[in-house]
Amino acid sequence: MTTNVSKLAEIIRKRGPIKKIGVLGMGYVGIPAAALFADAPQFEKVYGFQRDSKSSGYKIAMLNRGESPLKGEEPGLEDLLKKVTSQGKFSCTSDFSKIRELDAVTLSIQTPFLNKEDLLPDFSALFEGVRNVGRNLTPGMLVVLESTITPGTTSGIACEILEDESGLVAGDDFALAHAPERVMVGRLLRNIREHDRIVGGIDATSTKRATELYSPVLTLGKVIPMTSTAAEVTKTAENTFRDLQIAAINELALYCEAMGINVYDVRTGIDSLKGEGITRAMLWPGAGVGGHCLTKDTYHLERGVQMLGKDLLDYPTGEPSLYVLARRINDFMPSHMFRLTKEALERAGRPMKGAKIALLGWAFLSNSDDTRNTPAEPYRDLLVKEGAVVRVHDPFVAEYPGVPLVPTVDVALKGADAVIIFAGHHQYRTLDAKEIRKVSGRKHPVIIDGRNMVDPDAYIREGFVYKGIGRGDKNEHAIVDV
Ligand code: SAJ
Repeated sequence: MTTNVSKLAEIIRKRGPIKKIGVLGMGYVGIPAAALFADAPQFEKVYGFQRDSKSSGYKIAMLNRGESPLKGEEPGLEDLLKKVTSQGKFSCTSDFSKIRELDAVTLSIQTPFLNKEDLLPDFSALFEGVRNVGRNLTPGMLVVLESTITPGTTSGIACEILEDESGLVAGDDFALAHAPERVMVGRLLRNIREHDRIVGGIDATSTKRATELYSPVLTLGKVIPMTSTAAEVTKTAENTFRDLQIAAINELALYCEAMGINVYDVRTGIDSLKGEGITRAMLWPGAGVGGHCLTKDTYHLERGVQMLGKDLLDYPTGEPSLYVLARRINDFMPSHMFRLTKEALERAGRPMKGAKIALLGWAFLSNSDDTRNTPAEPYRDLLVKEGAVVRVHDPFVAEYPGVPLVPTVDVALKGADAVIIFAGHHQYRTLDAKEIRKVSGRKHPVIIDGRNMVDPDAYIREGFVYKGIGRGDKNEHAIVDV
């Protein structure tokens, strides 16, 4: 890759303003992005590119009818799709040769893990998309990667594939950038319009052209320009830092349990420190961290510094990465929940083997049906391994491969030795201790609160054995005979 800004700038000048856009990957990121590009008056036409595969090909016809294939409520999305489809400004296709007609192409193709052990991302789908773009690349076109990727990917392997497939030179013949997505389920359109947009080109001309692409869809947000690698680090680090903040309060919760104090008193105390420039960013301790973002982005960042910063990184000798340690602490929380469960069952005189456990909350996030990388799974695995009988309930989740879910809380609670609150769904805040004890039929049922959802005393006075994350002040309470 060479960067002859004048040559690329000249080609782009001759091509004129961006008019026709392509979005590869009709998912949670690509669909709202394509709809918003199509709705911008500056742009004439947007193609959504979707492989006509067995699993996702159905989306093409749906989208061309102006219907959204996405699950869950997405305010404004369906109306917007109907509008831009009926205006002929948006259409979906599996014909990648149409890329030749376009001025700009974005790729929003997910990068899941190949497997959880070595945490190597599976870039195969993304790189297939990059190859499809490369085969249809024309001089002056802008290519933007939106997927979360390892720092160094845009100006590295992605650039190489585009150049190999097209015979063109990045920075000379075409513009290349990374503009990471910050969408969140339930507010896809709002996030794209209102969040600031990190736009990182492999050179200044690419950054400028990518800024021209994204500015029209921003309402409250503004473009924050930088290099492509800085943009990749920004995206992975913003989630790494969130994971770090959660690990910090999780570690404090473990300390408070060991010291016999209430972590929520301490959190309130620390959080009371206010004033100019003062922040402690106290998040919430819990049963674990799941989801598609925080569980992987730290490893993207680590891989990036290992590749780009190889032999250049100055770091305390022999010390693990603070960020990876944070991941380990968060991934430890399900084991801690298991230990609390085991200890409480022992106090209630019940062996783990054969114990009936009501596991409430399978989704990785409260009041969500999203089960990706749920921390409830490793917790359940530990219980099953020790011979416990686990009944899982989640008001938002109907099924999960290999895990039977029961239809109601009562079915889960019937004859239960222990009730585990794993996700902070609203429904679990109103559980009644007396009612649960009756349905469980146990003299001293166990309750483990993984999300600070219940009042410990309400359960203790009903004869429960209570344990809660961070509740060192209650976890060794006297057992009440009712
Ligand atoms: N969690 C805690 N304690 C907390 C916050 C979260 O244990 O204080 C746990 C949750 O239970 C969940 C996991 O962490 O298991 C992740 O929760 P999350 O609120 O971070 O939700 P995500 O994974 O959907 O994160 C997304 C990210 N958005 C994007 O990548 C575009 C993240 O950058 C956002 O900060 C986050 O949403 C958000 O703030 O909603």
